[in-house]
Amino acid sequence: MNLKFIQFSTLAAVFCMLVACTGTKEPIVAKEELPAPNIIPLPLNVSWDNGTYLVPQANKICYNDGAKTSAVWLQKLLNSAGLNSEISAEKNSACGNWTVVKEESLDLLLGEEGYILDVRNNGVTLKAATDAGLFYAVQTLRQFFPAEIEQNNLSNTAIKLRLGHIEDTPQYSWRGTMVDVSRSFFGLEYLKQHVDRMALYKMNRLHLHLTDDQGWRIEIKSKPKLTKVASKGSVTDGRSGYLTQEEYKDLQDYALARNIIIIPEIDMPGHIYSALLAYPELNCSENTNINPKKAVPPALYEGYEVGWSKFCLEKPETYEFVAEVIEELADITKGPWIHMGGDEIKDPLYKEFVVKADSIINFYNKITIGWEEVTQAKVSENFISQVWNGDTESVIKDVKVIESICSNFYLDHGNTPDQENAATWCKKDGVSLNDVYDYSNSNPNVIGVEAPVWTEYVLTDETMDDRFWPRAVAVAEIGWTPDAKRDFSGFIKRLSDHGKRLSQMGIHFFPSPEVKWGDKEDPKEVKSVFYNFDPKK
Ligand code: TNX
Repeated sequence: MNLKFIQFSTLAAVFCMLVACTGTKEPIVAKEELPAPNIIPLPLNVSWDNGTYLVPQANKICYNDGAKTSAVWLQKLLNSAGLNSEISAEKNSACGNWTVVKEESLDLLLGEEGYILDVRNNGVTLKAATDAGLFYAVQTLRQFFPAEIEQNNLSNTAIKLRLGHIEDTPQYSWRGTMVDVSRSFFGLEYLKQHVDRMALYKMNRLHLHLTDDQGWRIEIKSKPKLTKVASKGSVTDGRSGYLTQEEYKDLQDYALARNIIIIPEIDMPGHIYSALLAYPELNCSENTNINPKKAVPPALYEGYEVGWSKFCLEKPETYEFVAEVIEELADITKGPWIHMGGDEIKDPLYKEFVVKADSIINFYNKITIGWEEVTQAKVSENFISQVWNGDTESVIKDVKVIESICSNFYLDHGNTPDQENAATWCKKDGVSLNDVYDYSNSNPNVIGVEAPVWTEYVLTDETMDDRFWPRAVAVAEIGWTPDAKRDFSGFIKRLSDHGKRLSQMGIHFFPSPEVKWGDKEDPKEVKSVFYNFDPKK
């Protein structure tokens, strides 16, 4: 081989290492100042420095003990940006241009979910006390990259990162959404997509409203008719179906890898017609527990009304049924909570039922959550009440609270006053982006926020997207960023830059009129940086 050529290629390789080789022919040197990335949720403390880090084509990620999975998430991020990287467990922390450090002692400073992200002109460091914290450092970093990274479509683009230092930790431990899969079914595929979207915005709880009058959506092997019979229904034109236990496990694993815990809800003693239809022997004689008789077995119920079905609370069989269902559900549920519903029902034996159901759930080693009405009863001390209309006088002082107050968080309501297929009962003009963002509270018992989408009128993936996005982004910021640091005008400015990313992720989001969205792009094929990615494989 020609010596001159070897010299030239060696020189070029050295140049590549020193400056940056980006896949394009010419090395690109960042001249202009990059604007700071528009991070959502707004981190607790950010200081931006002048200058940028031009990420080289070849990267090395060094991680310490326990941080391998996080290093793999980071590697996937770089890979989606068209960058090569190797990961290495070398002890020398300065061994690469990317450093991932898990250090338990940082817990004091950062809590269980906080992180430090440091972007300097010679590399990037991510630090946290936990995998969750490091995962969130990666999610923040993801927002430094151009939106096209979501389609893995960045090869041939020079990647420049604005220099800066971020120290971040959430305001609340509960940052959730709820999907009603009973009125209309949304299966494993959509739920995984939803989990991916939540993870980008550092949300960590997904509550599944698995049962209601219209359909039963979780396989309970000891009660086969729940799936054979009760899963067949839905609201008119809605989808029916159910999650098998395998799928439920798969979803939980997928979510847990992304620091999201699934909370299953069996709504009882009301909203229970689908179970009564599958096991009609659970009804009182002459179906007196069904009143008014919107439907009687063996008919399915496809309507929209609530408050007409309940368990026959005098029958011991009711409690046997509840205990068997909860035992199996607890067994297949990885998170610490089971939601018992408990809303919208009147019965002289209601409080007794609540206390018993709560103790059954505790017996199977889970913490009970219920809609706020249940706190009229003497529930257990670690019970969590989910507030939705703020009307209930609770007999338990100091009960922990998840805020889902309908005027701020009911995303089945329209984005705008005139939106079709939207509920109006709580707020007739809908729940605007501003209404969501406006939430704040001073109740020390509030552990966080959760936004439900009920699906009486939400029958397709596109409509579900439209209800959650971008309002769930506002929920994420409320859950993460301390109230004193938040303001709506800053939020919508940052959000305007996320429209492109939401479209790149294939989300049919609603273009809230408060936001200057820039050029509206049609949603791309559903995909994102971590879509279907498993860091353990
Ligand atoms: C109230 S909120 C319900 C649901 C409905 C929803 C419709 C709550 C605990 N119960 O059963 O689907 O309103 O907006």
